[in-house]
Amino acid sequence: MTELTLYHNDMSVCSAKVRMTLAEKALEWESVHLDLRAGDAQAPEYVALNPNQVVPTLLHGGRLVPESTVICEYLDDVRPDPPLRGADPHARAQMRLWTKRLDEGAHAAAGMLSLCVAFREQHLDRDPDALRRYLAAMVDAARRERIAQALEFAMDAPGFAPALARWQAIVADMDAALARGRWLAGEACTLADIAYAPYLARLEHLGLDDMVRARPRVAEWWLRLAARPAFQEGVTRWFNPAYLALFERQRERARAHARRVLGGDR
Ligand SMILES: N[C@@H](CCC(=O)N[C@@H](CS)C(=O)NCC(=O)O)C(=O)O
Repeated sequence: MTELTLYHNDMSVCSAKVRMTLAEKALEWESVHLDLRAGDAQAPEYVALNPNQVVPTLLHGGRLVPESTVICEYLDDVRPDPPLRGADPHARAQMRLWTKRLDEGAHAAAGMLSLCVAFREQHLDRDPDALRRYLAAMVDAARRERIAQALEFAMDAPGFAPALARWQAIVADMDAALARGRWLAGEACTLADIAYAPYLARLEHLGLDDMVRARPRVAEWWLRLAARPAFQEGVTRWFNPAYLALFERQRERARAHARRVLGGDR
């Protein structure tokens, strides 16, 4: 296999799902790690590879593949064994509906939750001029707005409760899907399950996982997913201790806040 290089970040959920896919397929790859807080994704050399200033980006045989969902399907094309897209057209459609949902707002909502609970602290610790430059250079205005809201209002940001409600609805739909099959898109683990694995880990890290624990089918699926060796290899092994310590400091306050926001219905 021609050499694979992944531009990624240790705690990036989008990077983690690609790393887990690489691990499921036992693919060798070369790591180029970017420090997002240091603005590495905005450096001209990286913007030449990914004009959206985001990780991950895959380089394969001199050709670039951006966008985590696209990268995961690409990897399933270049190394079809084991197959991760579902056994039949309907399972493949289900799989894509799940990954599409992440790309159409759920990822941004998870970003909002992460920022409001934890990442704002990292931004507030930065040199104010460096933070201003980072925000000014950002090409994604919606991301800039999420950061601005989180910096000003933390968990009282207008976008926090809708983001939490969005994830609550996702978990409810996961419960319904798992009543029909062992995995999100049927009887086999697919890119749908893999795509959500880092987000479930993030909900847990942030103390926003009551909604998962309240649904035994989802909780059991999550345990099964996290027990896969590829989860350890692609996700857990990369956890950054400084981020884990930050999550730990914020977790119980976030859990209490989420309980107030969601009321009795978690
Ligand atoms: N749609 C993109 C989203 C990628 C994305 O948002 N990546 C985040 C990390 S998970 C990032 O690079 N953020 C840049 C930053 O924080 O400066 C994908 O799926 O690859």
